[in-house]
Amino acid sequence: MNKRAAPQRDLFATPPARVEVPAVGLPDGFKYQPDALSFEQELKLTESFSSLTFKPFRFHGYLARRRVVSFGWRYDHAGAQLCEAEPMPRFLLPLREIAAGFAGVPAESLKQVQVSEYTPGAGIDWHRDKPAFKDIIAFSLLAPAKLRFRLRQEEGWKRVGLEVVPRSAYLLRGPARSFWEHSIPPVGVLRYSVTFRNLAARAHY
Ligand SMILES: O=C(O)CCC(=O)C(=O)O
Repeated sequence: MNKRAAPQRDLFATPPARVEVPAVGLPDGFKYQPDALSFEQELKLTESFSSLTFKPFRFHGYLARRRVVSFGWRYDHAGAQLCEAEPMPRFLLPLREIAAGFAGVPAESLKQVQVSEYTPGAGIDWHRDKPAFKDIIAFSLLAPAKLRFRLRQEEGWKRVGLEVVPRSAYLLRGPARSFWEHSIPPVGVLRYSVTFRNLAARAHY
């Protein structure tokens, strides 16, 4: 019997339809897109994560429940500096293209990527990303999470937030990235995020 192999589909070749969501009430510089990836792309990515060596996020001697792995560059909190990391694995390069298109920057400028694994009970505390980095483009995979923002004001904190759904992308740039803090409360089920960053011009690396 003449059995023809099924044609290999390039999962990253045909992006799903783009529906941009206006970030009403959310910080300036924040952009969100709920359908940035297809189910197939999500599946392929999360399968590839099994080849990665995740380590608990280390912050000044404290080990968080969130586990991470960085490529290109990584921020060493103990030494307060950027350090070179292993090159980006090939399977993340098509995702970097999508991140670049979403943020309107060249793909090669996204020199850092971090894959974060949130098992149930893991979250990320209030923070702003280190000034060594510029834009932050994050993809959410497998489970939703509440992305919270807060901005200190004279009379207290101004707070806003939204649910970032699986296969969505968000961008933190400008005030959303530099003035507002963000956090994710502990998740109920396994979630991954992939965050791409370009480097700030004045960073000491
Ligand atoms: O997982 C996310 O969406 C947020 C990640 C984050 O804030 C960070 O890695 O600094």
